[in-house]
Amino acid sequence: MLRFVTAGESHGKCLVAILEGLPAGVPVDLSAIEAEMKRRQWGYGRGPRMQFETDRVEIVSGLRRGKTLGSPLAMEIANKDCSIDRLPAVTQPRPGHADLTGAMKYDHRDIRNVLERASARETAARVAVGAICKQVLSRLDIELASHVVALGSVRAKPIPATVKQLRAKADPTPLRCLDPQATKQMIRLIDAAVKAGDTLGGVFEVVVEGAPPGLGSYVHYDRRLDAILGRAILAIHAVKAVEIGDGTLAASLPGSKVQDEIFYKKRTGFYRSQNRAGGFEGGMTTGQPIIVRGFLKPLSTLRKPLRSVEINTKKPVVATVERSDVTTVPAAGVIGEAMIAFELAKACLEKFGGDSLRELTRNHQGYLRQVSQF
Ligand code: EPS
Repeated sequence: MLRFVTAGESHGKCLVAILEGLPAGVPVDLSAIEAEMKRRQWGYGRGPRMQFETDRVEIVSGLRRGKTLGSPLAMEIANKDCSIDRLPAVTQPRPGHADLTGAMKYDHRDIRNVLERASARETAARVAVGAICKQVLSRLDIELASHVVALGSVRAKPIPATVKQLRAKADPTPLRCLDPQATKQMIRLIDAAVKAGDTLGGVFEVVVEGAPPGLGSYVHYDRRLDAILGRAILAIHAVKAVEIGDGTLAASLPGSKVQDEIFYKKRTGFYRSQNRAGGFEGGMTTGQPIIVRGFLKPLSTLRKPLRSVEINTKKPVVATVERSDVTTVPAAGVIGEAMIAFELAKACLEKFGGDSLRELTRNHQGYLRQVSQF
């Protein structure tokens, strides 16, 4: 079973991730990991922290001569800002953050003890894990990318795009968005939010190509892969909703406008002319692209803070103001890719098994042959 844990505080010494259950013999491309880390740091509306941190991953175990050993892979990302012991106490909880409930739950009188771990900085470790998982998935011809489809009230024009197009066209833009007109409006909106001391949420979409039919299962609730992906996306900071395929729109349409009809051609086999299901039927991948969207609420650190209560005096105050970002939707897309890459790699390893890459790819090929003959 593939699993990972992370450790580390936002201003502690470093972030750590341990990824366990990888097959042996996977070549690891370190420059591809670096590139993923940079992608997470990128995006208009991010705060000053991203300008001085250079999130570099050091792999400290599980790798020899560039290939995985099959043993746990441990990774470390050093924090340039490791001021945790010098930072002042926080007693004015921010509405929307883990601050108040976290302090009550762990009985902390200094909210810094909560926010240091609750910070979205932890997602750097997840992106490192996802970068490794992407390299495993690549060996099975599964590729994924993401883009921003909405920021605040601005919605991008729906532009269908392949993974390759997303990487080439969305990634280099300031908001990782395909629609240049919408991008301009989003930038204006962010600039206005900076002036107003406010924050913005939005929507990212992850697209996966190459997943074979039959990952996940309908036979038991906890094996439904769409549900597993839903949980993975909801586990990203500030995400409040998830959508797969037509998602919420499907709830308002009749069945005839929602289901993807089934066709067959001798040469290519079964196919659909649409993908409203977002690549899932009955909790299983259909073989069509997987489309998952994550909806982020605006970040909870506002430079013009909201009303709160001091936790010791119980007097009304305004919330604490920590250094933060105005929006992180482009970065959240990269984190979404990482979470989905992990869950898909896990689902592939469950389905195809294999202690080595050779065993995994052989089993995968055999299954593809079998379903192509169905
Ligand atoms: C983040 C690092 C943090 C924030 C952000 C994400 O750095 P700092 O708090 O030192 O400025 O920029 O954290 C949050 C949005 C949050 O709510 O905690 C990062 O590396 O992504």
